[in-house]
Amino acid sequence: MKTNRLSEKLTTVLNTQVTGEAQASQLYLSYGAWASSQGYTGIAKFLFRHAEEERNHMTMILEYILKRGAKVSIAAIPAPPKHPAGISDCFEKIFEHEVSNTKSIYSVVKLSLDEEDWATWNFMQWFVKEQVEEESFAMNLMDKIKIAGGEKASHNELYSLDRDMENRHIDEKSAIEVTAANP
Ligand code: OFO
Repeated sequence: MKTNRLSEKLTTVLNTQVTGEAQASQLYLSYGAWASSQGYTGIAKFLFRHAEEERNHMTMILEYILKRGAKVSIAAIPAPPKHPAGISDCFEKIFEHEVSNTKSIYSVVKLSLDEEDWATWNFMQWFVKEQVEEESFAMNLMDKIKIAGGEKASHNELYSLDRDMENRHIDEKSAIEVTAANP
């Protein structure tokens, strides 16, 4: 008896999204390591925390595929992009990444709508909402660096931005607690 409740196409795009979230995690890890090596420990902590959040997104999708009786295929993760040119570039790249991830999420939603797979459509709504938060946090990062003076920001301004990001790490503790079981 066939128990697989996902179409082949949806299985493929969901597995691609699993890889995409893992790739996002690598990107944040890589940028976090870069920020730390530049002395931005607050920003690094924030980025490392976000890397974990992306892993949680990956696990949520993986568990959903399994729950629907379909097959998970774990693929290789492309290498993260090269180090950013500076903090401003780092935040811009993060925003670009999140916009691209939103597009990828939307394509899964569109396919589930076309196939009238309401379970998957419903499952994906959490990610649609989450992407609003992700894009908003990335925009917020760009605003912060703009206010600090962009590429011309002084050491003092970058220092207080870094401290601020460290506190943000503590304030947003709940985001890291997002898991497949507790979205
Ligand atoms: Fe998983 O949301 Fe960012 O990429």
